[in-house]
Amino acid sequence: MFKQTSQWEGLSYTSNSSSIVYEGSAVGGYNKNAYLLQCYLTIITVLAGGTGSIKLVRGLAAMEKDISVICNVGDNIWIHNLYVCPDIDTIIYGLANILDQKRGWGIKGDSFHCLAQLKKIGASAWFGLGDRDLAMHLLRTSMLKEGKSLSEITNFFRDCYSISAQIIPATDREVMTTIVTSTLGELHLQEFWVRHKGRPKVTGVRYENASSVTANPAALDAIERCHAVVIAPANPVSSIGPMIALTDLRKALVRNRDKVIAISPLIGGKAVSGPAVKYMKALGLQASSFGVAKYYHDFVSKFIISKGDHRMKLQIETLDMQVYETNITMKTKRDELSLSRRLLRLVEKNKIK
Ligand code: FO1
Repeated sequence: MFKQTSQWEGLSYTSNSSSIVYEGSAVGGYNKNAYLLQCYLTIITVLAGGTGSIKLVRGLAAMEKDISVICNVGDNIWIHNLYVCPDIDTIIYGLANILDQKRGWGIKGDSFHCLAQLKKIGASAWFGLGDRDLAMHLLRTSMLKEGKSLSEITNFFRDCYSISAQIIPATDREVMTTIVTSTLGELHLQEFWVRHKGRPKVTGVRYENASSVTANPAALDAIERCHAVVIAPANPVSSIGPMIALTDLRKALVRNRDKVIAISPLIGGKAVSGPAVKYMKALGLQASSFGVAKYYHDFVSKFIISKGDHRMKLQIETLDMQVYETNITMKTKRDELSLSRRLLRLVEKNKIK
């Protein structure tokens, strides 16, 4: 039995092999008594994308030491000869507690002097690289050029920030998400979303290289050996799509369907944030929790929806899924903890290992 004391947003907790007891003083509006909660220690693997995913990952990591996060790499981009991995960095910054939570990306309190200077001297400056954030991209790129893999580099940064969760790129190879538009042709996801502000009409989405590369063995292992795989409430097409397009990763999920739980990123046909609806429509999917469930049905057995989508419960159950209703919006830390706690209880109830 191990015992661990950790700190998260001023909230200290002690965990042992069967429960976690919060013992912090009131911080940021939390009631001290509300900290006294029980949750179960299990091994969770999360498939994560960008801004929506970190909220859940942060909540789970506050309660559970042994989690692995498999990160999307489809929106990685080479820019100014630097390799930027937005989803990996969002998870690292989020777990290191330095994420700019308002924007959902980059480092809080960062400045943009380098970017402003680039603009002044006529270089392209549409992608917001912060001065402190640049340190990550500079070091990552030189490590890549020395021959290190993206997994090794990610692990190095995880150690630098003393993060206990495993952070695993879905693959060490380059897989690029291309957005096909009717007016501007094919665009890198970041060009579509950041440079063109997500405005052009989308007619398709492609994951370049996905069918020819293998998944990271550590990601496959994390799927096989965990008690539960959680698909975060992320954009199904641009965040989860590039990962499930990897043949071996998808097969691992299908094989483990019984323990795969997904959380809908949509409520009432609207995404909590980002262009999920636009991408789903372009792929001919129904932009609703049912549409997401259908997209995931061959590898997900449990689906969590908002109480506001109650009317879809029976329809989703026809996909051979168990449906759970709860509050899935994570506006506050309390929401993050509450959804994570609900999830951990569900995992404990359905534990198959
Ligand atoms: N999103 C923006 O909307 N504008 C930006 O200028 C921008 C810069 C940026 C730099 C580093 C980084 O890690 C993420 C960044 N993002 C930016 C977020 C990113 O475009 C997407 O939100 C994610 O790729 C989606 O998961």
